[in-house]
Amino acid sequence: MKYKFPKNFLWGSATASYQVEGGVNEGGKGVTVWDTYYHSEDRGYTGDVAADHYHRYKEDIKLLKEMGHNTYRLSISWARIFPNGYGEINQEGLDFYNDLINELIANGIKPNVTIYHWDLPQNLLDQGGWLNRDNLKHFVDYAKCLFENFGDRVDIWTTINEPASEVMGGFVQGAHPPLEKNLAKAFQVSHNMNMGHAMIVKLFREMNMKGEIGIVLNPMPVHPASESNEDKVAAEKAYDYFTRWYVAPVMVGEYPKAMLTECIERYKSPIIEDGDLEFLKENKMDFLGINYYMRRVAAHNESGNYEKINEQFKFVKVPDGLYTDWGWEIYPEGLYELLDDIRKEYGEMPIYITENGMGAIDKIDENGEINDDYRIDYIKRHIKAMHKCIENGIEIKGYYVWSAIDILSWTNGYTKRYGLIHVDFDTLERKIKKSGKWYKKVTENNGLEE
Ligand code: GCO
Repeated sequence: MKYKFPKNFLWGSATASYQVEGGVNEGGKGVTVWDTYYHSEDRGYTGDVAADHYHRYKEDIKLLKEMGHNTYRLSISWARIFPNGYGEINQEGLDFYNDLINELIANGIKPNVTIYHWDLPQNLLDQGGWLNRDNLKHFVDYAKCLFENFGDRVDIWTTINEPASEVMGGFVQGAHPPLEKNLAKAFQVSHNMNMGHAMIVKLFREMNMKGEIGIVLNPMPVHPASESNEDKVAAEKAYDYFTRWYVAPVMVGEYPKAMLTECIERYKSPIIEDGDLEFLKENKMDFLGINYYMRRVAAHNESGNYEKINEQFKFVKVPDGLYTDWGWEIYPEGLYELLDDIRKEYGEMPIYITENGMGAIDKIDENGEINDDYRIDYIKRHIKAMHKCIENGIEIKGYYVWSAIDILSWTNGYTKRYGLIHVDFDTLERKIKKSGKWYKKVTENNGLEE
């Protein structure tokens, strides 16, 4: 075997509660910010049914098993457990996830559970959401409830999925709830999320939970568009804004110095209270989850508008680059570069690749098959890149394709498909794609032949 992986390596795929479950008004679930988002205006799609995983999880788990998975990453919907974000526990929500977790384990699939993947209960947003530090106590209580109820069977936990996307999407681009464009708020939310993460790590230790806990980030390498000094400065800055800003606090309890100074001067944000950085340092996680999709190439931006992050530098396409249907550059080499840079800057930390995959417009052929060779190629190239990381001493413990089944893409609806399993969104019928069949061999062989 040319690309053999370590013994006990975990092979699986991932989803997030809101992107697959549907059943938004069932089982006593409360309203989330995404329910509000999809129903406040007609966007052409909603998450009401999504992939109907809420009703079909048993069938889905059967398919995961058929694809040889030994792990699966899911997230829990806060509003199914606490419909208002806090207060009375909704037993039906606990029952649902208990059944789901038990079903996975009965099929030999290790659950990797994300506590928060963006589906904030609406009631908490009404009270300021992540901007209101008081809400962090509700986050901790919610995590405590999960540890108490599922901690005997779950031993891989992650606190928050991609804070950068929530910060950038929700507070810079205004594309995700709460649809704000306010940099001061953005940086505060970012710091508060880091504090929430560290509080949960602390709780995990205090409760003597078995297993390990980490966070899921989506850092990316950024290269300058040219050798010009201006482009190099732009690339450094973009790397600070998209990568270091999120990696540094959870790894070493610091923010990149130049960027922090600039944020405080320009936006008076984030407000970091006394003891916060020590708290981040003291409550170190066990692993770093990495969602890796692409690299960015940055160039100097004439406008230089500091009210808009995106005008301080601009992202450009490279002429010979390979891009997905959504313009994301396919750049597997970047994975080693990124992980190597992270360990050089912040030290060693075990890694899970918690997401990697390709969003595409899939077609069904005349025989009803989905021949997604482009996805196989994408995943294969990234598995090789991951192998290189391991050969060079980076400890990677598992790999999760994004996504297990076709999901609701937050702002692209149901046309951007990522799944190893195809979902017909009219009939909700499932079918394993060519990529899923191919991935089965990878998991069974614990590696790649070529
Ligand atoms: C999309 C996005 C998501 C993210 C995932 C991040 O198209 O909606 O790509 O699917 O990848 O939610 O964790």
